[in-house]
Amino acid sequence: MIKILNQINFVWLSLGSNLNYPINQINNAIDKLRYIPYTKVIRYSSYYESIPLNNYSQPNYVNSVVILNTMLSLDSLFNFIKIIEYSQGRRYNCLRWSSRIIDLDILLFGNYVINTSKLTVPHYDMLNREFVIYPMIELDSSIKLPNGLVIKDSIKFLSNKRVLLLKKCNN
Ligand code: A4P
Ligand code: MG
Repeated sequence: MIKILNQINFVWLSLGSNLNYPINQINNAIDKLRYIPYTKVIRYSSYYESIPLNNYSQPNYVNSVVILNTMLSLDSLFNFIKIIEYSQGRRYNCLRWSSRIIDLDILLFGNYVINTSKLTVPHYDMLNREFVIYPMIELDSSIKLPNGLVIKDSIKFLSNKRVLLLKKCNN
């Protein structure tokens, strides 16, 4: 059952892929986000290539960030996200940070701060990820986290600042 709220929330998602033609996987996931009910894709960033976290020996990743607005509850939106991952062939193994066809993580959901066994929002590691921060700044450098941190001020916390712009987005 889906739960609808009586307000609209802006949601920021991180999309990542390093298997099976990553650019196509990101394109595909953005197309599918458009079919989530009570939800609208507002904008998405250019696509960026980056090395795997912790220099894991894997193919490079392609990443993008998408802004949505939605009337769905956080849990309902999360369920649709899992369906999209599954539909693109993502299957779960127990290995953390293993290569993946597609990964959709919720970075921000309105001003919510959530810490449950299922979800941590804002995303627990977003400030350490160059492939999240650069696309976010491209979309809106003045966006603030619930704790008041302005996203463009978080660049100084990044240990790796290397991202390669792959596909320019003009939306
Ligand atoms: N979960 C908790 N909070 C959230 C959230 N805000 N959004 C839980 C989405 N999920 C959240 O995630 C495991 C569980 O996290 C979910 O079932 C949900 O209940 P997952 O997608 O099933 O598995 P995962 O993604 O492998 O786990 P993990 O540890 O979250 O991986 P990360 O941290 O997402 O890292 N390098 C580059 N360059 N680019 C990348 O995109 N991605 C990863 C994955 C590693 N290295 C990377 C990249
Ligand atoms: Mg994930």
